[in-house]
This record gives sequence, C-alpha cells and structure tokens, in this order.
Amino acid sequence: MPPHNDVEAFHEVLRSSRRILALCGAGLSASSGLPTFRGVGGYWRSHDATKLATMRAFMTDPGLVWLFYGYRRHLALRATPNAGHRALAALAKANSDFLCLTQNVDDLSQRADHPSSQLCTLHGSLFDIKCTTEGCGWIEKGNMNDPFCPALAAASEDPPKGKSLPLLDPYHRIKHVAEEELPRFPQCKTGLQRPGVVWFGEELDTDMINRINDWITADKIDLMLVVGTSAQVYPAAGYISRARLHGARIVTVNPEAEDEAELCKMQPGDFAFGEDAAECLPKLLEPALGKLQRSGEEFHE
Ligand code: BV8
Repeated sequence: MPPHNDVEAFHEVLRSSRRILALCGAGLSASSGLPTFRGVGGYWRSHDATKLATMRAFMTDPGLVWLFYGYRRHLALRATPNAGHRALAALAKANSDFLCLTQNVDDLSQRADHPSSQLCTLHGSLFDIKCTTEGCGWIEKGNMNDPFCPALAAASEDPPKGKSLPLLDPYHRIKHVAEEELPRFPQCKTGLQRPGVVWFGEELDTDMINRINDWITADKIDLMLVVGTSAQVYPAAGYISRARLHGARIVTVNPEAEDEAELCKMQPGDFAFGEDAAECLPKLLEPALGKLQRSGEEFHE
C-alpha cells in the first residue's frame, strides 16, 4: 500500500476515476487571504461566529450582524480566486461527472469560472440578499454594493497600513447601527434585507439537497476530495460518510490532514495531503488538467 500522501499513486487512481465529488470549506479560500472560521478561533470581535450566523442574532441586533457580514463581503470582494479554486473549476470543465459542494459563501469558486452546473453552494452566498419576511421569497442575486448601505461604511474600511482594523478590536467601541438605518425590501416594505446565506438552524435549499442525493445515488463514486474543511457542520459534513458508503476513496487536502488524530480516521485506499489547498490541488489534479490543456482549454496556475 503506497503512503497516504504519494502523489504518483494518487495520479494513478485519478486516471481511472470518473465520478468525483468534492466538499470544500473555508480552508480552500485561506490562500486568497480570507480568514477561516476556526483560524480566528471562530470569533469576530468578541462574538462566536456560529452564534452571529443565526436568525436569532439577526432579530436581536440586525445592525451588528450586518456589520459582520458587511466586513466579510468587503474582504471577499477584495480577494481573488487562488490556484485551488481554479484547479477545481478546470477539473469540472475536464470531467462532467465531477460535482463540487462548497460550504463557502465568498463566491470565489464562481469567480474562478467554476461551471455553475457542477457547483452546489450549500450555504448560499454573501452576495445574495434575501427578505426576512416569512413567505416574501424575494431574493436579489449578485449584490456587490460595498458598503452594502451607508450605515455599514465602517465594515468596508481597510486597516491603516501595518495596523489592524479597529472594527475587529472588541474593545474598540463601534457606533450601533439602528434597524431604521438598514434597507427593507421594496416588495413587502416590512421585511429587513438579510444576507442570502444559510444560518445555523435553517434548512439548506431542498432542490439542491435532492439534486445532490440523486447524484450520489446514481452510481458508484470513485473519489471524494475533502478540501479545507473541519467537517464539523452538518448536513454538509455528512456527505463524506455518504460518499464512502457509495464506494469513494476519501482524499483530504488540509494542513491538519496528516496529524495523528486525522490519520487514524483514514481507511485503506484513502489519501491525505497535509498541505495548503492552493499549492496542492493543481499538483494532484495535473493528469486531468493536463488533458484539459492538451485539448486547448485554459488552466493557469
Ligand atoms: C440544518 C453560512 C436542519 C453562514 C454556515 C446534524 C444534522 C443536521 C444539522 C445538524 C446536525 N448536527 C448539528 C446540526 C445543526 C447545525 C450544525 O451543523 N452545527 C454544528 C456547529 C455542529 N447545522 C445547521 O444548522 C444546518 N441546518 O441542519 O437545518 C433543520 C431541519 C429542520 C428545521 C430547521 C433546520 C445549517 C448549517 C449552515 C450554517 N451556515 N455558513 C456564514 O458563513 O456566516 S456554516 C459555516 O461554518 C461555513 O459555511 C462552514 O460550513 C462552517 C465552517 O466550516 P469550515 O468551512 O470547515 O471552516 P473551519 O474554519 O471550521 O475549518 C477550516 C479548515 O481549513 C480547517 O480544517 C483548517 O485546518 C483548514 N485549512 C486552513 N488553512 C488551509 C486549510 N485547508 C487547506 N488549505 C489551507 N491553506
């Protein structure tokens, strides 16, 4: 049995793989300069990010939650897709039987020109705006306004050179953003506009879930790439064990992937690469990407 991080052995497997599933998390965007949830200890100012990413937090203090999302929108807009995003997009173009599930809401896979038919944004997008009124159903896609609205200007400031952003300092008082300063939906005139992401305690899009289930159950799965995720959020993380049940070898790309605690979860035939996704994915996917380049398609590192 070759070592779990043998690239040549992985290439052999990739060449004989057709149905490939990927689950991506915040680590895929780390090299684009976007903080992961765990990387900052899961905190924004003094708030636990998983507590801010809830309807309850929004109803309690919509201004604070919007500052959190306005800051992340600003960072994501200033970021650019990295070679990891581009390698996955190129794999999709080279193999129509590859489906990528991303937990990320930063739109970087979309901006890497990943074919939308082969990308499932499990948790929505920072750049979709929804209405909070139950049943209003209004959604605005691709809203790139930065700041989102004048009241959120503090979230779109850049840190002074060599200094950290005052907004991130829990001891730096920020002006409270009142609900009245936040935009409501033109349609129903009552609902506050909210980020078009899936909050904890909210269901994922049913049609998307059904489409993923149909893909998983359609045939045996050859490979599952698990890229840059702590795999702690469900139902997203549950796709890993489901893919394994359908025959997939699991290939983990994560600086922690070769830690003892992670290696003991591996099963025969799995691979683990303890590297940065942006560095590792172009190397791992080269046989498929090389084929793409030979067919004249673009793939830039
Ligand atoms: C729901 C959008 C049901 C918002 C997010 C079992 C089944 C179903 C639900 C649950 C369940 N158990 C618990 C639940 C509830 C909950 C949940 O999972 N809680 C967790 C905390 C235990 N799930 C839900 O609420 C989901 N909804 O199930 O609804 C339902 C049924 C009926 C009625 C009502 C509801 C909804 C979950 C979606 C939450 N929204 N995002 C926003 O972004 O603000 S989740 C959010 O956090 C992200 O999208 C992402 O998914 C997650 C963070 O995870 P990661 O991406 O993995 O990031 P993390 O920082 O943790 O890890 C980064 C990794 O990268 C690390 O491993 C690091 O080592 C690595 N890394 C670092 N650098 C690099 C790198 N890797 C590669 N290269 C590098 N350079």
